[in-house]
Amino acid sequence: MESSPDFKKVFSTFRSLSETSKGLENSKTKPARCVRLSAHVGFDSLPDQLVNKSIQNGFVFNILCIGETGIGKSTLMDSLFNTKFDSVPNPHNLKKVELNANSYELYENNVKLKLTIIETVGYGDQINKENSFKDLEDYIDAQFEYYLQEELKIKRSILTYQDSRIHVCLYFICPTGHGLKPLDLICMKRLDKKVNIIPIIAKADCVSKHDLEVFKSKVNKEIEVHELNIYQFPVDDESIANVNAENNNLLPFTVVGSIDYSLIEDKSVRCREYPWGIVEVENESHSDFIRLRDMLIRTNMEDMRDKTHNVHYEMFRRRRLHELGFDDNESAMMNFNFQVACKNKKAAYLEQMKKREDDARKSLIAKTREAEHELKKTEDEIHGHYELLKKEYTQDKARLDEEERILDSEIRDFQEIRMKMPHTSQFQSIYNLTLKRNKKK
Ligand SMILES: Nc1nc2c(ncn2[C@@H]2O[C@H](COP(=O)(O)OP(=O)(O)OP(=O)(O)O)[C@@H](O)[C@H]2O)c(=O)[nH]1
Ligand SMILES: [Mg+2]
Repeated sequence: MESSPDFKKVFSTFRSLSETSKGLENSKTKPARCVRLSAHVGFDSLPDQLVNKSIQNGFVFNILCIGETGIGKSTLMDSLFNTKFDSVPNPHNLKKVELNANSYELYENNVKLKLTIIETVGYGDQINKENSFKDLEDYIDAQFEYYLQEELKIKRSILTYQDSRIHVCLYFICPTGHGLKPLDLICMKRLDKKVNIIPIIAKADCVSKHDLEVFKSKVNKEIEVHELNIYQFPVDDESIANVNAENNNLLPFTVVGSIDYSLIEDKSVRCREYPWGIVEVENESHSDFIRLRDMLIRTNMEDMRDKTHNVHYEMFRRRRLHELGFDDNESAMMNFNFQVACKNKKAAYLEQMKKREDDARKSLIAKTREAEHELKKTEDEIHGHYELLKKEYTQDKARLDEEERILDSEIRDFQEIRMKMPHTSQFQSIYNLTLKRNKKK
């Protein structure tokens, strides 16, 4: 549950915000009037100042790569950024999905990019895949939480804060099979409101062109049927609207990655060599790699950062602040009293705990009664069985006693007759016969 330090942070932020807004209200004057300047003042340099500042600070971009072990995540990252990041192949036998995050600083014409690549380790390798996406969800939320905590600090340093929120999630789809796997569907569904998801069909060189087209249309159908909210390149900026719209129609991109180079027409190109030919990574007729790079890095990186902050983080922030007892209703917030809110929250928490305790007690009593009932039933059954056996035994014993009594009397009669009669062979055979018959009984 929420702790009181959370409240203190939120409260102090809210108080400073509401004080500022009160000040603004008091200073409400007439609407701004448009005036002419008689000479150049210099504020037209503001955009340049902004650019300089951004260049100085550098840019942050965090990529989450989700995909099965060995699907080509690390190779694609190396190919995208034309470098060799430190990556090692991961084992297939992990008990749970883990995340491996590595941060790098890249420079291109004085522009610094602080890049973090987070790769899944052991994704899809467990027999029970129930929790495969849970850790990913928690990781994304945890990065939002860190940012929120920074925002809520009295002395915050958002400008120098190393933002770890995920700006894009590349979801690697295996190109073989009959479309998306259940895990792909569930995972994308769970994450699509928390992060910008771009699905990509990896290792596109492993299947024929025709099979790839069929596979892609199946994937698209499933995305539509299951209403997966995958990232769409923005079409509101006229300068990039056409190219973005065209690429939106080509999703999911089919990509090939490689760390190998070959000389083709005296040019060293990134490619994969096969006995039957060469697949060039950056050749648009071989894969959509170039499209992915253009869309991800060159055209829409800022939009993804923007959407992460203004859409996904905003939703997270709203939910968390609601949990902390804040309200959008202004008049309610004007009368907001931290102590009262804290008291109410504590009371609600205690009530919830009491309810949980009561429920647990009731459930324990019910379970104990049920167990007692089962025990009694079993005991009755055993007792009934015992009585039945006892009865059968008594009856059998009585029957045998009776038979024994009859047999004894017959033997006695026989011996009496025998004593009276002389010994003959005929008599001997009758005697044997009678004994045999009695034995059978
Ligand atoms: N055919 C083909 N093979 C690829 C492609 N990309 C990577 N590979 C190969 O697949 C193997 C695994 O590649 P990685 O990039 O290490 O895969 P990964 O997803 O990072 O693997 P883990 O980190 O171990 O989960 C390597 O042998 C790569 O050469 C591709 O586009 N096509
Ligand atoms: Mg890897």
